[in-house]
Amino acid sequence: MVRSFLFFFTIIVFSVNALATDQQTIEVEVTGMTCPFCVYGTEKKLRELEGVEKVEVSLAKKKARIIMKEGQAVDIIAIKKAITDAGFTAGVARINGKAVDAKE
Ligand SMILES: [Cu+2]
Repeated sequence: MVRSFLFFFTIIVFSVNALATDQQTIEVEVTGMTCPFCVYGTEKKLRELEGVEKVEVSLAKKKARIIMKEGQAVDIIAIKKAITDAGFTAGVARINGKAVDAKE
């Protein structure tokens, strides 16, 4: 009884991990930000995008990190547009660490 419970528990833990790796993380270089208000404005614009779970913008690293909800595809053009709308310039974007070239 205990043994089968452990077995199912293990399966559940592994499936949750598998789903979690389904989430895509996008990192975009952002230039032009000079203070925490710039960071706030950029984060706000990015959070308004569909399918976005979490947004972290770093002034020091000049980068925006966007974590998508499980199974949500990344719309890199929409992300770059949000950064432009916030008043800044979007540079190189990486999805799960791989550089992507968005055609505009
Ligand atoms: Cu500012």
